[in-house]
Amino acid sequence: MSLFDDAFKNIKDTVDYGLRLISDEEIRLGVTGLSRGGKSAFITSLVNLVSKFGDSEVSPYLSRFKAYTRGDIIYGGIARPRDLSIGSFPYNEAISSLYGEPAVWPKATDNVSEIRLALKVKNKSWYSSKPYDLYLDIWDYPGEWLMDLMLLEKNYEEFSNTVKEHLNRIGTVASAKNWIEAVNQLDPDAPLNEIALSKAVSLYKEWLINCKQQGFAFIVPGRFVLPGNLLGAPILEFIPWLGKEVQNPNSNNTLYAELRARYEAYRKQVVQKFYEDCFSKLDRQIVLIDCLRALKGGRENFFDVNATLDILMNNFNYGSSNFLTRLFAPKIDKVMFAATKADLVTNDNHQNLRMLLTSLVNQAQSRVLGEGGHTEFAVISSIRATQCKHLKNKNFDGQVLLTDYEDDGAFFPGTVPQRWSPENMEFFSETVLFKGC
Ligand SMILES: Nc1nc2c(ncn2[C@@H]2O[C@H](COP(=O)(O)OP(=O)(O)OP(=O)(O)O)[C@@H](O)[C@H]2O)c(=O)[nH]1
Ligand SMILES: [Mg+2]
Repeated sequence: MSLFDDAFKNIKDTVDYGLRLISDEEIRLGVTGLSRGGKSAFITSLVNLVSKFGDSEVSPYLSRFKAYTRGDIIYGGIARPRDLSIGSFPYNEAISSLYGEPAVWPKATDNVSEIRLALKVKNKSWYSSKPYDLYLDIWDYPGEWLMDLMLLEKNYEEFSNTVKEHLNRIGTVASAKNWIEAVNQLDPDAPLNEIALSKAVSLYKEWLINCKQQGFAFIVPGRFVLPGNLLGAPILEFIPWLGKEVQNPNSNNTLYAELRARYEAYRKQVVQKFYEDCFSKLDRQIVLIDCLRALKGGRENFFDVNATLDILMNNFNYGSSNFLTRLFAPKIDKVMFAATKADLVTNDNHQNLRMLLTSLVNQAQSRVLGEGGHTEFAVISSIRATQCKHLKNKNFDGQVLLTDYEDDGAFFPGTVPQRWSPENMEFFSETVLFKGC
């Protein structure tokens, strides 16, 4: 009886779930962005806004959200979690620190979390006028882990080659000399020597951390710089093979075989699980890009973001979705590319920022369009930390930014180039300060 009930319940759950998907009552939004790109700030701001749906104070921010201004959305709020086994997005902590005295940005994310929003929406169908709940599921995760998605389809040899290609691109900037030297001293065909390997692994990790500090986006495997609950686990004790030629790649009990086995375990148990938890069933995607940071980071940094984005977008399924694809092979049908932290440039530079963003994601956009998805572009600031004013004095006549801190004075953050080119980098000039304005 109980078995039958359970089976029936499972079937019913599946059908209900399917029906909810078909009638568009559940949307899974993928917030995609590299480390420090503004994901948590965006999610916090979105949750804050949705929780205030219906209040007159939020109406000015929603003037372009047609469903809201038409009155189709009655109210919104945080709903019961969808999956009780995943941590909850720390919304309350984030909001309290942002509203604290002094205000502090939310902490960098160190694990996967999820939040479910519910919107009460007017029903316009012919068979019912009862308002229904539209659920919006959102995941947050450390940006460092996102890069790992590129490993999903790569075997150990391909992983090693990818790191090699990347090194050729940036080798002069973030020197990898130390770990390459350590790898060169290892014999891939000899049995594993845990101590010698561990030295090479820690030098490889050191190099990744160095790359991260220099603002590079290509940091794989991501758990090497942010291990989460895998700190000290042997699954993180491997390196890409860039050392001596391997004589017997198919032998067991060699260092090379062990490295390959550890990499495969990482790919299947860590990366695959991360993908399934956060990305495997998305309907919509917002790709947050910190163009300003990339610009400030210099030429290599900008190339790196560009190449990385393109590689990343390869991991998602795009295309128009219908009720069968939504049930059995979900596809992302709409992607928004958003330049984040727009409050860090003056309003008259927003159009340039948008054009820069468009040129930056050109390849990634073609990929989405080519598979039948739709794309949009936006320039956003999730949390506005500045005010834009016009300043005129004998040295300057134009827009400047002000913060809440008087000591900052008024400043001009520079002109954003419309397209990226090596010469354009110089146009994003140093900030000019106007104390006492
Ligand atoms: N001025 C401004 N700064 C922002 C905004 N959003 C994010 N930031 C800045 O960017 C930093 C990183 O933002 P997060 O939202 O934590 O970035 P994240 O993508 O969640 O980063 P990880 O958790 O490390 O992957 C913040 O601490 C702020 O300094 C924004 O809208 N305006
Ligand atoms: Mg975060």
